[in-house]
Amino acid sequence: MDQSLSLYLEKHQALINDYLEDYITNKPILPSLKTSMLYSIRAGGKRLRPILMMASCEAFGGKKKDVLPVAAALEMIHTYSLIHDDLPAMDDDDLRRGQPTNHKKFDEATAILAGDALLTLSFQAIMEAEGLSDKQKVHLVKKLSIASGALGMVAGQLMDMESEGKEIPLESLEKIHHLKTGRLISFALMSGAYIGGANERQHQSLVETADLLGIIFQIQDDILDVSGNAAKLGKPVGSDTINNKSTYPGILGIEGSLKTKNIYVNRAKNSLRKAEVGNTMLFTLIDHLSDRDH
Ligand code: GRG
Repeated sequence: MDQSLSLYLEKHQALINDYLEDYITNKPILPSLKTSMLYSIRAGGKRLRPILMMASCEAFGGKKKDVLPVAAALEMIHTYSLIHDDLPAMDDDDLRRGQPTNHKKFDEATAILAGDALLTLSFQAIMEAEGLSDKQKVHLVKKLSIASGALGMVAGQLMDMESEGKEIPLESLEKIHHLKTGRLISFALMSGAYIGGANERQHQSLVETADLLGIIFQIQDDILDVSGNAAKLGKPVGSDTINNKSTYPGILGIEGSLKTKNIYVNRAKNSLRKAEVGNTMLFTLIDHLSDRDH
């Protein structure tokens, strides 16, 4: 990886990690609950969504400190979704990021409650953000609840579970991923732009970039499950096949998936250019999301 990109990622990971650590540690949360929440928060996620949000905010002239509470809120929701996704009733996984999953480390009930607590704390974090107006907070809470709830990620998760073991067309697969993974990634980009001060026209162009980014992320996730490195991924490869999941390589083959991903990367960059943001880090991050190895 290019050294300036790895420095950028490290610096921004540290910012979000410090914010999350301080925010959760300083809340008077029941110790057993806090321990379980912090266990998953500290488990070494890449923080891609917060980094995208900060980069998007800066691309439109905003300051990253203004988005940190919202970036932390998004990462809390992402973390809750992974804790619940690993539960026996869902994917039933023992390992996440190379470490025991939350319910394996603690127990199922604690893991469910740690997820619930992270979900609700995320909205509290936005409402307590200094540097955002009440109008901005209301807008962001509305958009985040749409992205993560019954109209977004939760719906995508159920559609994904219902499609297990079935052959589904590419359009259905894209719909599932658009909801399950894409909505949070899109929120990262759009909320960063909103806080950064993007105008209506820039906002419209960015919608396409944001939607494509979710699909690019997912195609690479599916490719990594076929040809990735288990040690880097922190989980065994091939779990999609074992779990009878529909995937891009399953429908398009590896070559077809790579080709489709490149088409989407070019389209995402074109719509980003239309948003007239100049030579921002966002272009590099699109390539990084597309080429990441874990
Ligand atoms: C339980 C309501 C509910 C939703 C779960 C996102 C999700 C929905 C489940 C995760 C299943 C999964 C592995 C999806 C593939 C895409 C994805 C979200 C990968 C993990 O995201 P990364 O790579 O994770 O950003 P890190 O570990 O870096 O935080």
